[in-house]
Amino acid sequence: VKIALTIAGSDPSGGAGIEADLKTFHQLRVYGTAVITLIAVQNTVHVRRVAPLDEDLVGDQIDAVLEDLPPHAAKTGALGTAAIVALIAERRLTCPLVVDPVMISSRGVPLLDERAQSALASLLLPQATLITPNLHEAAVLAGIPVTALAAMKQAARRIADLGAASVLVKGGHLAGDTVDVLLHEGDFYEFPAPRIDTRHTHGTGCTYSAAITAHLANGLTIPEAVTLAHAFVQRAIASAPGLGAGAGPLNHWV
Ligand code: PXL
Repeated sequence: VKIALTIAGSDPSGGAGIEADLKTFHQLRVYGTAVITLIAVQNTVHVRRVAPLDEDLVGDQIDAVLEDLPPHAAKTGALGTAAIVALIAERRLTCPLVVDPVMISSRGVPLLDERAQSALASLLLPQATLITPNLHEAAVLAGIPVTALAAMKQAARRIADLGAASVLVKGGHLAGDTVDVLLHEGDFYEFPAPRIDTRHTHGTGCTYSAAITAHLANGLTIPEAVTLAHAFVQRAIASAPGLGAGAGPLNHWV
């Protein structure tokens, strides 16, 4: 059995964050381990507060996992503070690392403060096997506006120049149909998908990066892992169970 690690925030409503990551790991048949960085008090309707944990508490959790259950692949999600970003970078994980540079929740609540954004760019991005920004995060990291395919590719190149080995710019927030762009070993791969008309997309980015991480733990290449994870997320959105009064979760059993 292969082991995957997520280092991310908790979403008590179970659709995003570490809860989405563990469900995805389990569904894709890897053993999931989980280090909590922050607690986002929220449900499908609102976010009440976001409380980062003490950085030592995060570091001690990571060490407890690493010394006993060394992961075959790891991902990071919402990290909260620069201190938490720095201590993850200090661990210098030796397995493939997927960095999901979560900055704000879909409802506009910050999950990574401004100092933490620069810490992520300078300390963690250079350790990423793959980084998975959405359009907004790609624009912040690359320092250019990103609203269409050409700019997605330009941003991917800039983010690779900052040190990420591979870059997946996700087009879920494009107007109309979507396309994700992967820059891997100098080649671009495009993953188009029709827009699904639904409000149930809470945790899509978390689920996507967790699925990629699970496939990497199982030994697939990055293009293979992204291809399968992209298809998994489409199916999980299309068959969302419709839970909650707001933006509900995906179908992690798909
Ligand atoms: O989807 C971004 C995200 C990441 N991590 C946590 C979240 C959210 C969005 O709500 O709650 C903990």
